[in-house]
Amino acid sequence: MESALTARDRVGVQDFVLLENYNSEAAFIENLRRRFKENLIYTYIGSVLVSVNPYKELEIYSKQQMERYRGVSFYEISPHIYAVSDNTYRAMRTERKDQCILISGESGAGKTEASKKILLYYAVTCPMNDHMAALGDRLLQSNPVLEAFGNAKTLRNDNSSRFGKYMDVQFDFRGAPVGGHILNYLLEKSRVVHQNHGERNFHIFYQLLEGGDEDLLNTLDLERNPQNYQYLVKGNCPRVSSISDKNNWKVVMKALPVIGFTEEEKLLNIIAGVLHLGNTQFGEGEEGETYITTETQITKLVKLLGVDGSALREALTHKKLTAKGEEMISPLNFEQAISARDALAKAVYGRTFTWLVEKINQSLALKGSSVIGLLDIYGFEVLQHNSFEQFCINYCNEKLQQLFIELTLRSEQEEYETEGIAWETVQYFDNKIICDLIEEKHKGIISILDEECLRPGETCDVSFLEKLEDTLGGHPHFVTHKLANGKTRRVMSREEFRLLHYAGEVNYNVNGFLDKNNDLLNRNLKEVSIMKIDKVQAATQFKNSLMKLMEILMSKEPSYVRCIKPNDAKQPGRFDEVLVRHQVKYLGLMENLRVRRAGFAYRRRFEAFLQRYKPLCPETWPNWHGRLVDGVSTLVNHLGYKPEEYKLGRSKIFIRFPKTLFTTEDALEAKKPEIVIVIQSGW
Ligand code: AOV
Ligand code: MG
Repeated sequence: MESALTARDRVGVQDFVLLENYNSEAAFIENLRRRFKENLIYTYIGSVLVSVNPYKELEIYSKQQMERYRGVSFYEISPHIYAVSDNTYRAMRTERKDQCILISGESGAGKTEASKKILLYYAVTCPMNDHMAALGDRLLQSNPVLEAFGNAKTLRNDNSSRFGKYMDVQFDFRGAPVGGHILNYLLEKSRVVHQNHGERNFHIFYQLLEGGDEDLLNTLDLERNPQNYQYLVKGNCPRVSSISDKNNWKVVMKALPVIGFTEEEKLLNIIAGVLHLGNTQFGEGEEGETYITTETQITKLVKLLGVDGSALREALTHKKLTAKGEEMISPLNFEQAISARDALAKAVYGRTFTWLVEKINQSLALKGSSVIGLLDIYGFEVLQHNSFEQFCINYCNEKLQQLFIELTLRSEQEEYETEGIAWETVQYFDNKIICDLIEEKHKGIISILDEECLRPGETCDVSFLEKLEDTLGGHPHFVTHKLANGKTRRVMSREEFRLLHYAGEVNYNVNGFLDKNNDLLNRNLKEVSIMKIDKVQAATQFKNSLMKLMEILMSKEPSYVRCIKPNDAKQPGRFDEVLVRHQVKYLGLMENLRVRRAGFAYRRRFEAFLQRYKPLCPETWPNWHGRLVDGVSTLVNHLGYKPEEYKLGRSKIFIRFPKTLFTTEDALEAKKPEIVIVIQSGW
């Protein structure tokens, strides 16, 4: 085979394991920096891929590049997201075990781009007939649609995912992709009604106004200028230079029929309906009663959403209560009417997003025999004002980090112990303590929040904060303005609590926590919105869905892509060392490297190892009759393994360098025709 590595590929080391000074963080960062300057954005730590966002298009994702990576081992070729895609695919095929690729990193680090490249790799390189090609198309086309409805411009990222996504790609026995399934996690619905300065609402609103033709806008009663819509003006940022809303609109409209979506009209009516809802205004009467001042908006909503006008009017200005078995209607004040309106807009949008995901799932539904799962969630986020949404997003990142620790650092070390392999323990920060602080039953933050939401009588965000202080004051990762000596910490407001996350400190303002957690519409609104809404608190629902996700991931063989953001300015060529060092630290990359250096790249159970490689040794082929450990020992002696290359544990063989195993694999490959002939001739 031609040597796939060029001199340029060899800038620095392409696997951190090869760093001479592998304990030095400075050497680690220097290696990243040197490679980044040469546009070599990928580097391994063993089988973990570290990726630095280049913030510019690189010529490394073509079809020819994909071909270079097919069936080629890690060490033979420069690191790439395609190498991870290919290795995962091959592991699924040869080891017959479901795989998952976990992509992590902070907001804007390149997770979504990485997940798209992996999907593209499978869609282009896997064997397919026409029917499967159509499915590959659907898998790919689901992305622009989900991004239009679930992504938005934030200060951190012009195309920030505001929902978490786990996608299963299912393959049949020939290795062809035959189906898929998407699980979505907690969409940031509050964005529908409010955006911080410099941020936008979800892309779809601007796409529709910018890209929709005159007839369509007329039908929907919309004007082209986004600044005319209350739900779009808060961030004061209708246009983004890196985004073409007009082109993206075309892409989305083309993608909808491909993913089998036929109710485009209904979908657009809802999107327009949300905008009109935002422009619905209220006035206050002399006796404090609230009334709607924009009657024309109601007419438009009746037409677009197909709701009953008087029911909608009443729902926006009154609430229905049941007291002592009797139904009562009480008027809403001005503020309450605005919240009712916004709650309706959020609920309608949230349901529409779920409906879209369900539709996509229907179009991808077809069960395959093995699975590669792709996890692309929203990255860790620290804003100037952090609320319930950031709390959930960062909690999700804690869980993912915990999984990384469980599956790589802890399990690796525990395994050496149980197998009786001599081993020098590597210290690492275990963030389980923070996960517990958030999710523990009865005394975790989520439990306390639920309790406050369900407690009868007057509860408010501040009483929630007091409860947190009572229960969690003194916890090493939880801080409020109250100091242990009864004094107050001046730098913190009385409405905040601070969590010391694995990735950094974040102050959360409790304002709105209870409402957002309740996520309930009053009964009146529920009746007009014709929507079924479960009565489970949002944070608990999120926690439960994360627990399920962890189970799904634990049942699979994981591969990791760790994304790093090189600067906060979203610019190419800039490598901010302080920023990168912070990420290297909290992603635990140094510990990852130390565990990897000290450890063994591969391990296999004796029976699996013997079963696979026994044709390579006359004494073990076709069957070994002695003890398994002796069989493995005979086999590796025959193969010429040196003592420093491997160790035999109680039930497994541990192989230090990937190269040893690859050489053995190559030998097996070369031997295959012979084995087939032997079997055919009646052995
Ligand atoms: P994220 O998914 O990690 O953030 P994205 O994948 O959306 O981040 O990347 C942010 C932006 O960086 C993209 O829109 C691209 O402009 C650029 N980018 C990322 N990776 C590459 C690449 N490999 N090549 C070229 N440009 C790239 V968030 O969803 O905000 O957590 O919530
Ligand atoms: Mg993303």
